[in-house]
Amino acid sequence: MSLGVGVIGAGIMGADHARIIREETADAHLVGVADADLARAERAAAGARAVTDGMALIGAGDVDAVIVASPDPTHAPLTLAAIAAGKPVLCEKPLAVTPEDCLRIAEAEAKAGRKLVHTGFMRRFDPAYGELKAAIDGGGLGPVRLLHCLHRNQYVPGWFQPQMAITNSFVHEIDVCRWLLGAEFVAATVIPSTSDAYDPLGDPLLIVLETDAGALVSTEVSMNAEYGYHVHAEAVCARGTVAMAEPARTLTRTDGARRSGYPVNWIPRFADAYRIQARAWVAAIGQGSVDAQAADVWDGAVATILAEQIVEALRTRRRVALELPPRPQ
Ligand code: ISE
Repeated sequence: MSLGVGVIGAGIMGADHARIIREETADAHLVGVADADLARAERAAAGARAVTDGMALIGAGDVDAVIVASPDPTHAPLTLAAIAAGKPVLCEKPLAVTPEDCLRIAEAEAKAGRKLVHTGFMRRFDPAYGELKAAIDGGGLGPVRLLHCLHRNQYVPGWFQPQMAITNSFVHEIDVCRWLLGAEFVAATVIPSTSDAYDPLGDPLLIVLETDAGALVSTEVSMNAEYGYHVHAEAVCARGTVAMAEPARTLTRTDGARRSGYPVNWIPRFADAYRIQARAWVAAIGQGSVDAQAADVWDGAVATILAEQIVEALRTRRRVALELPPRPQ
């Protein structure tokens, strides 16, 4: 039976999720798209139902599962509504903007008695990150000492708040590096490269996390790299290193130089990851659960909880010890 999916949010992410469900997910179909802007919902729905009320879409009888891709502050109420309706939900990151809301969601899922929440940390499904993880887990390189990451965005969107470099962008590294290393973070230091009024983001930021296994994760987060969207990771291990190759599929040599392109944003860079994630989500729902590789409700909560403490490290310019509350049972 084909899974009926409702997508909430028709911005860049919601429109892409709707397209993937329509065109690239064999066992699911798009029932409808909700967005406050009806014309935008109609464009993303491409013939499926378009509505303005996300809650009504969650309650609709022909919607079996929900994708939440609306603005960050709406994630918590919509995800809670999906859980209350007993419907599986793929919630875009961040799961919620406050630790309290994340814990509320984790408690609601625990009460429901089955896994319903998949947090959309799609990098776990990216083939390059997958190969890095296989190389690390294979053990031949020895333990990871350092993980160097780059997270460069081409331009910062107008609606971005300064702390969102951490709560909206760097949350990806929090999640994918926990997953890559199979470790928890215990301390954070954030060094802004600028501190003038010209750039209140302190952009780019250098963030150093320490793990409970003694490894370091260093990340440059740039919101205004200008040349394109660029995500990279290299693990420095006891007996060698493993790094992502540049993601472009072709390389041009001409005029005494070699060139390869960078995308404008994460949609082309992570196209494979989004597609593989959507298929895994649909397949796991068929099995009555959440995909084992996916970020579950707790992984989503951890990213937001740590992000808040890392924002504090930026604000105070001090090394901050990171702490997690007990996981709701
Ligand atoms: C955006 O919301 C994403 O999720 C992208 O993957 C990330 O790279 C970007 O920095 C975020 O703003």
